[in-house]
Amino acid sequence: MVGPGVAFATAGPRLEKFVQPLPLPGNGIVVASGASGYSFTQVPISRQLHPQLPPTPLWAYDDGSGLGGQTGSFGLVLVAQKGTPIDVRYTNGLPSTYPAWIPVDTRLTPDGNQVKVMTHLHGGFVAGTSDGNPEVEGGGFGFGQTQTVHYPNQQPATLLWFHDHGLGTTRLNVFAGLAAGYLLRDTNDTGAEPNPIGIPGGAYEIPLVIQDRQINADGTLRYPTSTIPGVTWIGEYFGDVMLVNGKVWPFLDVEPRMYRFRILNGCNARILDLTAGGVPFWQIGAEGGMWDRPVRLSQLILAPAERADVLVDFSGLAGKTLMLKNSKPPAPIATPAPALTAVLQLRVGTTVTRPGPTTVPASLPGTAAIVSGSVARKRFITLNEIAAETAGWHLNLNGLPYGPGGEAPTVGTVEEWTYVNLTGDTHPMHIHLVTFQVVGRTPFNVDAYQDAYGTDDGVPGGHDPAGFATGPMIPAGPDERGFKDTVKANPGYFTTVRARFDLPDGVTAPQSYVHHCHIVEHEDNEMMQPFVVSP
Ligand SMILES: [Cu+2]
Repeated sequence: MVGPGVAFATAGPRLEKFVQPLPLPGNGIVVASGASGYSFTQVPISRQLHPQLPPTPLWAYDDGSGLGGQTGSFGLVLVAQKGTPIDVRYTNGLPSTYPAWIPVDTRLTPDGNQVKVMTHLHGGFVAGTSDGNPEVEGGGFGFGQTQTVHYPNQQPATLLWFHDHGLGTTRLNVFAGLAAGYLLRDTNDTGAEPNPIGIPGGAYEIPLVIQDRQINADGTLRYPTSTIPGVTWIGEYFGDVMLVNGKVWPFLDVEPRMYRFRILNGCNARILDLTAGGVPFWQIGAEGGMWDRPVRLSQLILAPAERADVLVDFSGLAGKTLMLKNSKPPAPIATPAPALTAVLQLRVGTTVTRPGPTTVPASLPGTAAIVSGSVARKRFITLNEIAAETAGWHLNLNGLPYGPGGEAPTVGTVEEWTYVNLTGDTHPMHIHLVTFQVVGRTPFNVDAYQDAYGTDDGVPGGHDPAGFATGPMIPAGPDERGFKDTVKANPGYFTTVRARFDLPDGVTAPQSYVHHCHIVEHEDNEMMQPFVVSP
């Protein structure tokens, strides 16, 4: 059988780089409108992702505007205010069955080839009933059905994102375009310039949503299928073109002054290692909001769903052209991704239209991630890969398929969760509801641990790996200074995070959520488990 890579050569690598501008909020990206509440409809649209390509069929969240302001495949951001709750309705206006360009593996879906969507606000501090939770919402929402959610916005200002979380189809629905930004503001982080923090704002604050894709010569997105008989699902989706804010390899004109970039790795499976031509990044926040002080970094390593809030100073670089580049991330991060270097061209102009902050603030109004209080419970959660490259290939947590049950932290208590990686690759583990402190990563003897506890379905949960450690714990990195909702669990290590399992005001236990790998191919093939915040 001819492999899909031979039969259908993609058009992407031949596309000319840096010939179209980066879409921005209000100029290529729709800023969602909704006075007393938001009503989105998931709809099919078509957009030209590169001047040398025909328009590409996509799926998108329509805020009622008709999305005339969306120019690429990533086209919407909702701006919310801390302390102001919002209600959102998501109505499925998609075809009732999947089109040919979206290859469903019906072994993994509740309803065969039917399109069932379910939206999750990633990083949202919400009730289980508003979380887009397969435990609560069952098989998802079919054509004409509406998911209604309440977002309390009781959490620190940060960049969240909402995306589809369909059971067994997250990888496909996100690939098709169902992802959007959710920017939470507060009285310090106003987004304007000047602001109380002394950081860039207005036109000098720029979201960068980075997603790799494959595109066919006819403009359709390409998602390869497995060459294993009976299997459609593939282990990871890696693109051969990079899209930023929904356009293939765009450029950005910047002025020779300081900028704030809000970076989201929106890839299905690719771990990014970003550099900007030797210009340092001053990271001021991550998934859980702003930190207590900036941290200078020469590279930004972001796994899928991780976010970095950074300041970059282009003053002194007038007239220069820089490239935001992606490299293979360093060990112990491990990923099978093929190389994809070019991301975004940065063209530094010679004139400053509006002078802004000239120095990076010494301190910030946020916090370092320190979860105080005694640890009520330690949980040991194993990451397993079973029968790789065979018809039974899947991944799991704790040796279990996705299903009812799972961990049951008591509301208001602090727990430490240790992800024990028994596979060969890095998995970005995402816990819904909470943000957490990364405590550290400890090298251990994987083989000995597996020999002691392994079964045909992997190692069950609950076995403390401490006795198998081969060295001291490596504390959280400088880029993990603040609260996070996604953590890289590297192979050969067990990774410990600490969180307080609070619920939003007025929400009472029990409430159900999930935690899972954010390589969405893994999430769709069993690397997900429920948990219940319990009374
Ligand atoms: Cu994974």
